[in-house]
Formats: sequence, C-alpha cells, structure tokens
Amino acid sequence: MAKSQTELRPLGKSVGRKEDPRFIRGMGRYIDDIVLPGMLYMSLVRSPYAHARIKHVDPSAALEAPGVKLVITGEDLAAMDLAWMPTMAGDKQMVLATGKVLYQYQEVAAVIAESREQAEDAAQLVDVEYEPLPAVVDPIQSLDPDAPVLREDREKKSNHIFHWEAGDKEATEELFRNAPVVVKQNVRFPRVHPSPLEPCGCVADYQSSTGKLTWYVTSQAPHAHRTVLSMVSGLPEHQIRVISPDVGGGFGNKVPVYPGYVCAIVASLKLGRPVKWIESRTENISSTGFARDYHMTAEIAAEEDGRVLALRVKTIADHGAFDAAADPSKFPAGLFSIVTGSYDFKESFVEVDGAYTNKAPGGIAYRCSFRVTEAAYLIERVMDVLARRVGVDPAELRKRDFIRKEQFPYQSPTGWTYDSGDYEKTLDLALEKIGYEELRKEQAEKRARGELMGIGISTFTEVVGAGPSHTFDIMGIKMFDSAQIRLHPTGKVLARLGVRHQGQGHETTFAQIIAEELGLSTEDVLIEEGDTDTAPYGLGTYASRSTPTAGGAAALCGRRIRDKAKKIASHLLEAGEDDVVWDGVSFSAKGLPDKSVTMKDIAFAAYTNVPEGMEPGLEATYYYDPPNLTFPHGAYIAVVDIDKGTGAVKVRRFLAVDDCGNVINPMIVDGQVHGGLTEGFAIAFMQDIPFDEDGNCLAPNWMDYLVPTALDTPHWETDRTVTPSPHHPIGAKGVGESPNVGSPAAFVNAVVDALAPLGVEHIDMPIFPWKVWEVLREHGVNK
Ligand code: MCN
Ligand code: CUN
Repeated sequence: MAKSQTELRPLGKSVGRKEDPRFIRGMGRYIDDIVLPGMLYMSLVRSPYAHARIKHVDPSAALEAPGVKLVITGEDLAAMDLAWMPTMAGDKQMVLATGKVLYQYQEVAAVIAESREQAEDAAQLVDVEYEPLPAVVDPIQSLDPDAPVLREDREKKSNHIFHWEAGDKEATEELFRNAPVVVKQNVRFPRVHPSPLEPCGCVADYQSSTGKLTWYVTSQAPHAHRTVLSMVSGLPEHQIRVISPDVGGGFGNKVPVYPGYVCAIVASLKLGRPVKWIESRTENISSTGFARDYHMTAEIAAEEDGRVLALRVKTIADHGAFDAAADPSKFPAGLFSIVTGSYDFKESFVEVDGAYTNKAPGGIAYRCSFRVTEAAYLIERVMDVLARRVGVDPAELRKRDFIRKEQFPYQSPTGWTYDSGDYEKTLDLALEKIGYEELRKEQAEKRARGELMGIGISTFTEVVGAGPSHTFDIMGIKMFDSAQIRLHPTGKVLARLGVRHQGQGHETTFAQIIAEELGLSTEDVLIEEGDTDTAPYGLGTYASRSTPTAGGAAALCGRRIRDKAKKIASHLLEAGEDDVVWDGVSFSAKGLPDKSVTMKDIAFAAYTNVPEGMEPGLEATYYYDPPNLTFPHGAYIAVVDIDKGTGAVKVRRFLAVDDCGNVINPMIVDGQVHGGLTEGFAIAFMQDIPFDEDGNCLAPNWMDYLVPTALDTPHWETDRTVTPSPHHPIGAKGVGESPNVGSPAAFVNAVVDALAPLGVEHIDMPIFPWKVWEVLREHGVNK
C-alpha cells in the first residue's frame, strides 16, 4: 500500500492524542472554568456527626450574612417532595437531611450567595442542633440482630440491604465434602476512593423565559443523568440539557447523582440565576462515591496436585448509609460472580450480603468494572494460598487450572459465557519476558542469605462492555450505546457518541475507528461527546464499556455510511453496484483499479450529485446492542524486595501483559495501563479510608489519604497478546480498568511470597511499611 494509503488505515496505530494539546497547555474547559453572567455560588453545610438526630436547623443568621440569597434546608426540600431522591441501585437517599444524619459530612443545608467565599462563610452560621447517637461503622456488627437500625425510613427493621447469590450451592457443597484439599482465606478489600484531580461540581442554569434548564456537570453519563433528573424533578426531559465539559478524571466517581447537584438545580429554579457548586477535596473524599469495602471469605476445594474443583465465597459488602452503588439493576453485587476468574472450576457458589453503616454511600468506583476488582483480587490471592498449600509453583498451578483456549466460548459455573482468551500464551509471554526462572534462582540465593525477595503473579480475567440489553439496564434503561456520523460536503466528519470520556482518549481512538471505516484520515474526524442536546442517547463511560459498546456502534455506523457511499460510487463510476469494490481507502469498478473515487469525492457528490431518487446527504446513526460482554485478560508479575529494618517494600519490577483483543491505539492502551497500575499500586501500598468508632472519617484529605507521586511510582513494563473478541465489530475488548483489576493481587502476592519463609500466608492491603515491620517483629525478625 502507498504511504498515503497507510495513513488512511489508522486502526492499530499510535496516533497522537488529539485532545492533548489543550490538556497539556492548561486549555481544557473544566466545570470550574464555566462562568455565566449573574452566577451565584453554593456551599453545603455538613454534619460533624456520623449518626445523630437533628433537633433543629436555623438558617436565620446565615440569611443575614453579606451576599446570601437563599438557604435551603431538608424541610424546604420536603415541602417540594425532594428531601429524598432515588438511587441507581433502587434505594433512596436523602438530599438534605431531615430527622437524622447517617454519616459524617452528610449534607444538611445549602447556602447560596453572590461569591463562593460568602457562601462558605455563611454556611458556618447555619445553626444545627444535633443529638448524637451511637454509630455503627463495622458492616459485620451492623448485621448483628441487636445492632441499632440505621434506616428508620425502611419497612425492614434491620441493616441488611440485600442477599445475592450465584452458582450451584448443592453441587459445590458436594465437591467440598469429597475434596482431598480445602484452603480457606479471609480477605478484605479496604475502602478506597478514586480521588480524581478535579472534584465533583456543577453549574445549574435555569432560564425562566424558556423553561429550559442547562446543567453543566462533571458527568460520566450525561444522558442517564438527564433522564434521572427528569424523573426526579418532573421537568420535561427535552427541557433539560446536560453538558459534561472536559472531565478532570472520573474513575467512577462521576457516575452517581449527588445531593449537591440537586440543591444547585433547586437553587437555580428558585432564584432564576445560574448557581455553581464545586466540592472541596475533603468533601470529595468524605462524601462521594467510594470504592470496594468488601469483607470476603474464599474456600477452594482441590485435588492434591492443585487441580481446582470448587470455589465457595461469602462476602459482606459495606454500602454505607444508602445503597447508591451504581450497578446495573439486576446486579446488586456488580459482576462479582466472575470470581472464578481464569480457572476451570467445576462448580462455584458465591454469596454477597449488603449492609448499611454510618458512612457515606457508594461502592462502585475506581476502575472497578462493577466489582471485578474485588473478584480478581480474591481469586488471585487465594490461588496463591492454594499453591503454597499443595507445594506447587504459583505459575505452574495456574497453568494446571487455566481454562484452555479450546474451551472458548466458555461457560462459567456462575453463568458467564467468556467470549475468548488464551491464558497460557499470555502467562508464558510474561514469564519469559520477566525471566521468571532466573528470578526464582535469585530468590533462592537471597533466601539462603536471609534476604526477603518476592515474586507475585496475577493472571486475571476481566468482564467489560455492559451491556447486552437482555441482561443489562440501569433504572430500566437498557445499556446499549450509540454513534452518529455526519459527513460534510468537503469530506470532513463530525461524529457524536453516547459515551463521555474523562481522559481516556476517545477524541483520538473513536476518530481512528471511524476514519478506518471511511478511508479517511483521523485529522478529518472530529469527535464530540457529553452534550445531551446533540449526542445520540447512550449510557456513558464506565466499566470499560465505551470500546465494547460505543466503539462497536462507531464501526457499524461507519459501515452504514459506506453502504450508501457505495451506491453513490456506483453512480459516479457508472458501474453496477455489484461491480464496485472497496479497498479500504477508495471505491473502484471491478477490473478498473485506475478509475476510483474516494470518500471525499462521494461526500461532495452526496450534496451535489446523487443518483436520481436517492435522498441527499451522508449521515447515519447506529444504536449498538452488543450480543455479549468482552472478556479481556492479563498476566501481571511483580518483583519486590523488602527492607527488614523498616518494612518498606520496593517494587523492583512490574510487568503487565494485557490482552484486550484488537488494539485501536497501542500508545493509548499503554497509557491506560500505566495509569491503572499506578492506582493499583496505590491501593496495594498506601490507600485506605478508616473510621474511628464514632464514625469519624480519618482520612478525608491528601495528608492522610495518599495518592502516589511520580517518585513513589515504579517503572511499568508492558506487553500484549491479542485474542480478538469474536463478536465485537472490530474484535476489540475494553482495557481501561484491567490494570486496576489485575494488579493489586500481583503486589500482595509478591509481598506474601517474600514473607513466606516466615510462615506468612496473607496480609491485608494496604501494605504500609509499619504493617510489614510489625509482621517481621511478630515473626522474630525485628526485636
Ligand atoms: N482502547 C484501545 N484498544 C482497545 C481497547 C481500548 O485503543 N482494544 C482505547 C479506547 O478506545 C479508549 C481507551 O483505550 O480510548 C479506554 O477504553 P475502554 O477500555 O473502552 O474504557 P472507557 O473508554 O469506557 O473508559 C472507562 C475506564 C474506566 S471505567 C475508568 S474508571 C477509568 C478508565 O477508563 N477512568 C479514567 N481510564 C481512565 N483514564 C483517565 N485518563 N481518566 C479516567 O477518569
Ligand atoms: Cu467502576 S469505576 Mo469506572 O466504571 O467509571
């Protein structure tokens, strides 16, 4: 192919990110950059107590303060029937507290003033009298029948939210009864928070003259937010325009609807002026969508050689005071039942019980793929426990138990149909690339000298691309996604998608998909997302669903355009349609390759010279309902050295071999992997949000809740295998969350491997140096 033609086949190439020039130069347009004429500012009054009755709320002093226009209390919202709002999980949540508060930093009142400073100063003057109640912070204690009932609004008089199970209980029990080997491990995945650089915020702009509300919001799912807003407020959906401008990091934190959003909208409706609300860092960490907090027990039944038979998992899930986990409706525990992972278990039985506690709500965030993070961590951790028990090398054990590539499409015991994979190939590449045998030799030498070196493996399976409408919906709305492509007469393209990126590079990768389908250059394709008035309906960007859903829509929409283009080409080439061939860049008449027309020529003809009877113009919309999810996988290996004096763990090497099917842009995939590994590293070694017994949040800022700097972060090595998805239009699988799903287990397995000579079998995250130091002391290393 000539060079110019190579450029016109951009799929699979590391095209530079089109969005970077504006991001790198500080020219992104984020929510706080939006300033409208007459705009007011809102600040929230929050509860200092985790559990308390509200005796009274008196806004009078705040109303007297300079610049204050309005104070909204829970009682005001109750009068409008807005004191509570529905959550995506089918629960309800207080907007502003009435009666009692259920977590520290809960929203109690909203103060709106001419400036942000005035709003914040006046918020201090709202007089709230509380009567403190005992707090319930431990989800296991919360499920005790004697625990105080937190949610007095519910009919059910307990803190139990839901029981959910998957798999075959009887068949699993049967295998456990007769199994030669059974291992059991308690594993906690701590409460963490994605803590995006830009916190949440919005500007609500209600125009009474037109009755139209324009709501600028840091949203990963603008259409879903618009529909929810319309259902809650009664405003007609077409009179609401949601605009999600550049999003400074989402990571699942920008999927839920927060009380501050509702208050800002109510304030704008009442005052007829735009109202801005931007969270502080502390507000973001303490009150918005956290992640994980799963207390899990796993048991594996196996043969003596480590061949697995059955997996049994019991989990207590801490959901905080309201069940606001943004899972698909039919999945209260997300996609956690993928917990059998990459291994060919004959049977499995998985149970999850959700519990209310006096903490902020959430649970679905931080590159979690709807709880696959918890599942992958658990199974990868416990496979190592099994390896140690049966005395088989953890790489070898995994190979014995892998689902083999001939078994795909693979039916898992908890009901998933894995689309494709080649686990052994991926692990082999990783072992070879890291020099596994050499490393084991080095480790043996070091162990003989009393040094602590560990090698940790994680060979995880991901499940992304929610999803097929027969199973996946949020609040009843089916989870397909969409693309719309418009070719202008000069052959330039405007394409809009139903998803909304937050830094993942869609402006580049979706341009690549469309350019590839149309034989154009990526420079010719402009991607727009995030405006509900212009973009086709879609459920947004989370759970690494954009490529599997909207990516499929983009490719098929391009093919729809090409179908019409072919008809125009036949007219221009004066050849029958059956004699017109597409070579990826242009159409020509069969046997006459010199006579050809490009998509640019056709675009012009679509507006100037269409065949008689044909509708002019060249645009199309495609709603893609995927037949299945996609199942990316990976093999990650961490090598660590532990300093016996300080307990500090140094990650000497980390190799991630990912398989996300066909790759659209290798550089962007590498970037996604680097970012996710950095987050997985932070989770493994430095992040946790603890609470004291009164429910005080002990890490609501970046002094106590740590985010890794460039100095902390290890050097990442990456590679890839490619097992295309058989059902996706371009064979791609999602990848955005894989590194966070797969890496924590590799880090922890490496640390446990290093400590194994001391008899250590497990250590819960986060692995702070002091924790390792204490383990060393307990085992007589440091006296
Ligand atoms: N890609 C590719 N080839 C593939 C798969 C993906 O080139 N085979 C590209 C995609 O086209 C896209 C990017 O990689 O540009 C990620 O694609 P995908 O895996 O489909 O994930 P999404 O676009 O749906 O992104 C969501 C995912 C999630 S859920 C979280 S959380 C997360 C993540 O992305 N949040 C992020 N990565 C993030 N990256 C940034 N910078 N900021 C966030 O908030
Ligand atoms: Cu679970 S975090 Mo991402 O799905 O937005």
